Amino acid sequence: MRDAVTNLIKSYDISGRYLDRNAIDSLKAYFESGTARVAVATMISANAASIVKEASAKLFEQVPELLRPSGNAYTTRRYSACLRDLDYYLRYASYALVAGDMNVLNERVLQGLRETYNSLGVPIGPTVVGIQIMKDLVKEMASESGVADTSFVDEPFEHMSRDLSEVSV
Ligand SMILES: CCC1=C(C)/C(=C/C2=NC(=C\c3[nH]c(/C=C4\NC(=O)[C@H](C)[C@H]4CC)c(C)c3CCC(=O)O)/C(CCC(=O)O)=C2C)NC1=O
Repeated sequence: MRDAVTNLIKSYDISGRYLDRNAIDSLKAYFESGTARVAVATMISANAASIVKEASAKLFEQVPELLRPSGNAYTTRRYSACLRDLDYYLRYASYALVAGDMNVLNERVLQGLRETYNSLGVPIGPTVVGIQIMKDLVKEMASESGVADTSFVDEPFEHMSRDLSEVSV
């Protein structure tokens, strides 16, 4: 697992360089957004159950076929697996937000996920819709709670959406 600081130090250490202007700028940006990152992660922790519930309701409203007998979220077992997956995405997004680095998502969430989904017939498109809905809910909550610039919130959700949507070669 990595974070914005260890990642940067690692890359400067590899080439034996002192931190330069670019490094200082990116460290500054990370520390300046630090309070907001922690605030959003705290907000996610406190509201995780309701965010997942609301996001799943919206998803099933948008893609009602998922709950029909031919759908992948049909049966209580699969319905619960679907909500559990949304909860995983949300929890790991909160870690990545604090770390300021997406590596935790690659290592703990995305590795092998597409293959698993494909082999179980879990549809990727609607999963990405669910991730995007959670992003919007979190951003809305963040701005309501006074976070002025919520653009950093996009990163983990976009990272997971992009990785899941990639076409395998
Ligand atoms: C922390 C990292 C991590 C992730 C991300 C993860 C995902 C994950 N989701 C799974 C299944 C599943 N995932 C879904 C999800 C959905 N079906 C839909 O129609 C919706 C689009 C979507 C919800 C938004 C479903 C229904 C299953 C069960 C599929 C089956 O067993 O037939 C499975 C197969 C094993 C299992 O059922 O538990 C994994 C590994 N597991 C992990 O440990």
